[in-house]
Amino acid sequence: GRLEAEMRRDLDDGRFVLHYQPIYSATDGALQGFEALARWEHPERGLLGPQEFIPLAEETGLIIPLGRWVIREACRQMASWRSGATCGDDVSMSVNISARQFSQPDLVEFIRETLEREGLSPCFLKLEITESVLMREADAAAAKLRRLKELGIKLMIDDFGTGYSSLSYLQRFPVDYLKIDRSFISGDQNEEESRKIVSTIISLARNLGLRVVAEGVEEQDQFQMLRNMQCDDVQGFMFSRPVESPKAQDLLESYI
Ligand code: G
Ligand code: G
Ligand code: NA
Ligand code: MN
Repeated sequence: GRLEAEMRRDLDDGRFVLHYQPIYSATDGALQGFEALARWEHPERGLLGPQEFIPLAEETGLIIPLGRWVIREACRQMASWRSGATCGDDVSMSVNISARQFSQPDLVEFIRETLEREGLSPCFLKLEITESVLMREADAAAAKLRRLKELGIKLMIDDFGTGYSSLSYLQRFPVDYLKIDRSFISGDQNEEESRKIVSTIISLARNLGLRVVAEGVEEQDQFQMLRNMQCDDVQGFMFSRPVESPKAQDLLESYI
């Protein structure tokens, strides 16, 4: 199709960019890192968000070159911030990994090589993988996660609470973080019920020795609730929207 051809063309022409959304500690406000979020600067349609091209990229297989570009660019950016001495050691870079990308046999090797080439230590890279991707082939996923973990990178289950995970698998996935899905934070569903689910996920994470991140925090009272529940980290429009690289660097420098 036409969009597919344009995506191929614009990947080659450097019309994809990353925006960065900061993640903060809920306890002391310290900057914990950025989530890299892909955008497409389409010559006619303007700036396109991932929901407008990730599904097509998954269908067509273009997610593989696109996903590789994202990993490379995110690592390059983080290495650059670190070498500029503008960056504290607590600050890391999160990258989203899609289903098809996760199932690529050479994903682990690609990431290892990219970190080496860009000169970024693995401890500054986090991968966000959704619960549903992991549960698809849970045994194979657990094995792959172990290999990623052995590299020294950090692993996060994204959109937690929306797929149906088996809690026994959660124990077998060597992950470091749970990221609570935005739908439980936003309160546009049954608020009392969402509150109970959030509180349960935070307890679960604590009991398993995992850190927990809440995404989609938009309002002060949501933030207050998360603090009261001792959620570790927060992300959302209340703190910052995803921003372009120079603005992200400003945020980085203002937090030192
Ligand atoms: O940036 P935005 O909030 O519109 O992102 C919407 C969705 O697209 C999110 O679920 C996010 O995880 C996903 N997404 C953003 N960037 C990437 C990317 O580089 N790779 C993959 N696989 N998903 C991404
Ligand atoms: O699925 P994923 O967790 O990767 O989603 C990231 C997406 O969520 C990004 O596209 C980002 O723009 C969006 N996002 C980030 N913070 C908020 C927020 O506070 N409210 C809403 N509605 N969306 C947010
Ligand atoms: Na994500
Ligand atoms: Mn998410």
